[in-house]
Amino acid sequence: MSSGQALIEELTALAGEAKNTLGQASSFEALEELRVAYLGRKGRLAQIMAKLPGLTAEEKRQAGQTANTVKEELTAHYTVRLEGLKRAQDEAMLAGFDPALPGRSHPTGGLHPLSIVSDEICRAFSGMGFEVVTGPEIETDFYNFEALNFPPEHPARDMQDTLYIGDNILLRTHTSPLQVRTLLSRKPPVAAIAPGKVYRRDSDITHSPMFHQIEGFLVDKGVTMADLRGTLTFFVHRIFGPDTLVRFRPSFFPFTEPSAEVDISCVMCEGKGHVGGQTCRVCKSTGWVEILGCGMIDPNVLKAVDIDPEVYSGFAFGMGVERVTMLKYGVGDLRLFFENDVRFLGQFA
Ligand code: 2NL
Repeated sequence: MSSGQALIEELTALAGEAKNTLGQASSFEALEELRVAYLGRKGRLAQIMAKLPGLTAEEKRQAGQTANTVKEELTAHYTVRLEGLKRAQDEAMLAGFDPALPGRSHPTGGLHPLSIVSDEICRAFSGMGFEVVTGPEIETDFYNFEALNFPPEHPARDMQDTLYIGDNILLRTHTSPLQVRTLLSRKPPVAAIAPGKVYRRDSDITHSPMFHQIEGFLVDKGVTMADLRGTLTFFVHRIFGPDTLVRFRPSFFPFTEPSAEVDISCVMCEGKGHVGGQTCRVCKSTGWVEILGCGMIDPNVLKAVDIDPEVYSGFAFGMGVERVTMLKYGVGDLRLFFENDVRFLGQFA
């Protein structure tokens, strides 16, 4: 038997053996070991091929051809077994759980109730043509007090009530400085609504040192208290429903004259003063709850922002967002807004 024939027989035997061993490899590691042993650089196939140079040209051609075929067969057996092992691995993984189970849910956040109500109030006014303005929480005495007709000795300027950062620098105690800034940078007619955080030296069950306010104003020629009344009544009906009653009571603010406080019919007892024979806890049986303060902008305030009070007039109003939110949603405790317990917040999602 020529040595060419011997090589071909060796190759055929190798193919037969590898077909079985590769087909039965029981792990990725075992399969890889076999691949190296048969097809590696120093593997069985390479060892047989190394004998080719000693053959005649015709023997070389025949043995070479067989070697190529065997290499292809070994590679094919290897690939089939590799796929088989992968499939077995996937199946083992899937066997551990029920693929028809619903996926894990990822709870999503939502807006804070104060943000929801603040946005809603701003939308009601921007729908009437008011521009929404924002600005700094750190202010100077001028924007927070002086321009707003607070006399130098006014008690609100006291260190007891206001958080001072420096000599004339303070945390704004209301959003009015935003309106002063807007009036200084615009010519009438101008209407704006100013939402934001405000700060006071006050902290107990019903007062937070930081809370939220929304103020608004309109300045033009010939603005009257009738415009104020109509605007605020429209606003109340948007936020609390069209059947809500509105009443204006005389009041006082340094920056408006005349001034008024606005009450609405109690959201709890609908103005009846009692709920199911019990005294209404929301309005303390008066049938009314206060929701905002307002008035005609004091001529001194207009002068401070370079607007001639002989030519122009305007109204302004302000409200606490916490208060409106408590009334709208029946929240009984102010502190719930700042504790951020998801069991509370989740009810507004
Ligand atoms: C309240 C009352 C009010 C204003 C705020 C204001 C602003 C300027 C000029 C005049 Cl620039 N007035 N703001 C007017 C009346 C009442 O707030 O109870 N807020 C919680």
